[in-house]
Amino acid sequence: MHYDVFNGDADGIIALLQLRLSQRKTNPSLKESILITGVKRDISLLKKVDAELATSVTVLDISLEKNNEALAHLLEKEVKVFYVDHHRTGDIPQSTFLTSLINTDANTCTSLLINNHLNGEFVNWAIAAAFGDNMQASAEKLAKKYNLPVKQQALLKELGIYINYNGYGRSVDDLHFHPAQLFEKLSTYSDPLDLIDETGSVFHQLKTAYLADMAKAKNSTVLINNQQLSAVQLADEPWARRVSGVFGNELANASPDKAHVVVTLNKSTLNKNTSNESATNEATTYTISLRAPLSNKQGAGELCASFPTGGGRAAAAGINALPAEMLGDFFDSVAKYYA
Ligand SMILES: [Mn+2]
Repeated sequence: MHYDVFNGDADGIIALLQLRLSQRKTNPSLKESILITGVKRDISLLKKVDAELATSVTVLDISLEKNNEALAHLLEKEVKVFYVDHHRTGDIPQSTFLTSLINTDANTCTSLLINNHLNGEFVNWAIAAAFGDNMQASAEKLAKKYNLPVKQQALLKELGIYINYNGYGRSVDDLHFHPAQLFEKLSTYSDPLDLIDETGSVFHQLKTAYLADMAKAKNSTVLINNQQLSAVQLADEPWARRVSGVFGNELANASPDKAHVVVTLNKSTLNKNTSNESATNEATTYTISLRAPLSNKQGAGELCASFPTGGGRAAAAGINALPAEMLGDFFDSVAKYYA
């Protein structure tokens, strides 16, 4: 049994999409695989593979460092693993059963690595994915290389943003489409421009939803806005959890020399506090999304990893549950780092 394990964002979904489209071309009777994915933040996915059932596993766009144990276990069971990613790796295990394609350069992403691997076979999808992972420069460079007209480029950018947007939420209940379902819907199109052309397609459904959520986000509270850093707080509602990442990207693109933080109060902890008189403020936590300045894409991963439940890449990182009393310290360390 083959397993496909992939991040539920645009990069993860489109990385698998390119591989699957390519495999289907040479082998139309390709058997279905078991898909393992989740919300964008849910990266501890490899442990969900049944090592007894699996004969091969493709892993896309999830940090090897966060899946090290599960990977070691699969390799021990002599399961063939193809691992493609651009996040923190930690120590990469040495095994004849592991084929890895890993590049942690801040200007590449998993779908671009797959695009190289497939010699640009589905380059329009790769361009959409790079835009979705907010790698504007890399996406534009690739589009230019293939002489893609500006209008089509803008449409692929929209598509990438909408697919990426669909991956954000506390759980899959927040999402418009389960990422596995979205993958299945998208994988019938070998050219994303056909999907965009089609009235009522998932592109148009996501666009409508995205615009509604973004309109609400523009009214959010600004917590800090200084030379180094801008921080906004969003409500703890499904719409805000969906839009936080792409809203952060939009802010970052508008002020490329600043770091950007989107703060969301985790309501579950708030409810616990208000319903229990003896509870203290200490149980309150925030979800943090940090983007390094676009003109200085470094440090975000380290900054977040130095707080409990934090981690990510140099250019973009997050903290799942930052204790409320650490919020000031977090802002201080971000401002200090980028000063
Ligand atoms: Mn990615």
